Amino acid sequence: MLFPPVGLEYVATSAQGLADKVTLLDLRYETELTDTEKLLEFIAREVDIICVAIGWDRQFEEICRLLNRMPGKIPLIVGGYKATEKVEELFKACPRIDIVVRGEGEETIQEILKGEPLKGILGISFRENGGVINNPNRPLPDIEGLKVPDNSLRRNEYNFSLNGISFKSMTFDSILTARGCPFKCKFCTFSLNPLGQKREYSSRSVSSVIREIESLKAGIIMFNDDNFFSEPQRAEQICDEIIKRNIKKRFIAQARIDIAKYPLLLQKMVKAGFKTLLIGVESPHDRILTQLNKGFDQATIRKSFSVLRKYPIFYHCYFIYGNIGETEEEMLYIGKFAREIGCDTISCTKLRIEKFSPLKELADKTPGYHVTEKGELYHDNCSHSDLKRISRKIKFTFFTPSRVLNIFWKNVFVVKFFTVQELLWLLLITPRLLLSMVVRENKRGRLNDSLKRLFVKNA
Ligand code: B12
Ligand code: SF4
Repeated sequence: MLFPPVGLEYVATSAQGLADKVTLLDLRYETELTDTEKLLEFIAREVDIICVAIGWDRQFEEICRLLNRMPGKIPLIVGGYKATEKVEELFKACPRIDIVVRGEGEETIQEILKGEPLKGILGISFRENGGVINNPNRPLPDIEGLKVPDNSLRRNEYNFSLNGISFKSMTFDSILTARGCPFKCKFCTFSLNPLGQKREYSSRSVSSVIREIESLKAGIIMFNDDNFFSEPQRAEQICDEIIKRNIKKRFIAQARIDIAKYPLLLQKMVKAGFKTLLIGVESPHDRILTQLNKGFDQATIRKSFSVLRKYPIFYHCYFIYGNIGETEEEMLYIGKFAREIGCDTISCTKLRIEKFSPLKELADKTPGYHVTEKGELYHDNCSHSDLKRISRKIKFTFFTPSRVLNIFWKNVFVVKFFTVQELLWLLLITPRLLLSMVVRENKRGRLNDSLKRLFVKNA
């Protein structure tokens, strides 16, 4: 709940002026309207066109059920990453849906609201005479021409909250300064949209990025770009401007290890307020890194982190396990390797092979591997539950009690992510947090196992 729904905000902003009133609802934050009956009542009373974003897999069935209950004959349009991926499924599961907008929606929504004939609108699928018509894809727009999200449409602030306890003065927002990524890692669908089109890298001007940052009220800003540092010079100019204008915010960005090649940029980032980098390391193994076409090897990762560690930045690193041909032993090395190179925190994700993934062919022809409809990969000798067990082991190898202390120490004294006030709040809620973790593990029937793994042995 930290970040706003950026894609939907772009679409809502470009719809302005074409409808009398645009109401943007983030149902995670709506207190009254999370009650379905009240939401349906509100829609029946106030709304002429319903536009819904479906961004990811989570709660897909619940979303379909809700869409089917939309009142009356109000036109229902859906869009977003997941909607684009699941056009046929959505039309089948949700008789109430009239139009699915595929891919980037800013221009498409404008044409729909202007009442242009659906047959001529690129990038939509719609119902006609009992069937579904899929119009051709829409060419990707130039990012500089798109209006940035109008924050006055928001009905809530985005702030830090842990286990239902929120801290109102720790506010979050996000900004998108570029779309696409120039790299071609084979597992990655970030810049490969669900239509299989590669979003060629396209960035906004430094001045427009700075204008947007200055207009944001929140104190902590996440750069949603797939890799904020794709153009190191541009990133450096953005840092220069932030420093020159004395903009006091804390920034989080996604990056590649290549950033270690630019020490001046790293220095400027620290000065500008970059506190956390989210880095895709993916694997410690050269064979896997080559298979994923990541563009670096283990030696380069080690060398890069020996540079990165010198800067007061918090490094959250992503790893992928369950790769094609990866042994259990190789997967289990991830936790140890992450400690060796100096990651501060890690998250591990099972390899996913989605519809247009270039790894699909390799998975199909490698004996013993299967890809489920959901894009999950498993092997005859390594089932989903085996992978789950392995992932838990990796986590426990990495997140030892000393690591947890280190995370706290680095955030507070090295990176200085938290202000004194925030720190006091965190200390105050720590007992409640620990208690809720104990309750959770107990509920899952694995409290003893977790404590043993944490304090005795991760076997
Ligand atoms: C930044 C980011 C995050 C951030 C913040 C997201 C935010 N602010 O909302 C964080 C880190 C929190 C995050 C979390 C997750 N993310 Co994420 N995230 C991204 C990332 C990198 C950028 C999102 C973004 O800003 N895109 C730019 C906007 C403009 O694009 P867009 O959202 O697609 O919107 C456009 C169109 O889809 C369309 N559109 C969207 N909504 C609507 C609605 C209507 C009515 C219309 C007409 C059109 C329309 O028009 C928009 C404008 O062009 C994307 C990858 C990517 N490059 O998109 C992944 C991505 C969206 N995330 C993904 C996933 C899986 C997740 C998680 C589930 C990961 C996890 N395992 O926990 C969580 C889910 C969080 C949750 N709420 O439950 C996947 C979804 C894939 C899928 N097939 O489901 C993506 C695509 C990455 C990937 N390929 O793996 N994510
Ligand atoms: S993993 Fe990162 S660097 Fe590689 S293609 Fe995806 S966004 Fe780009």
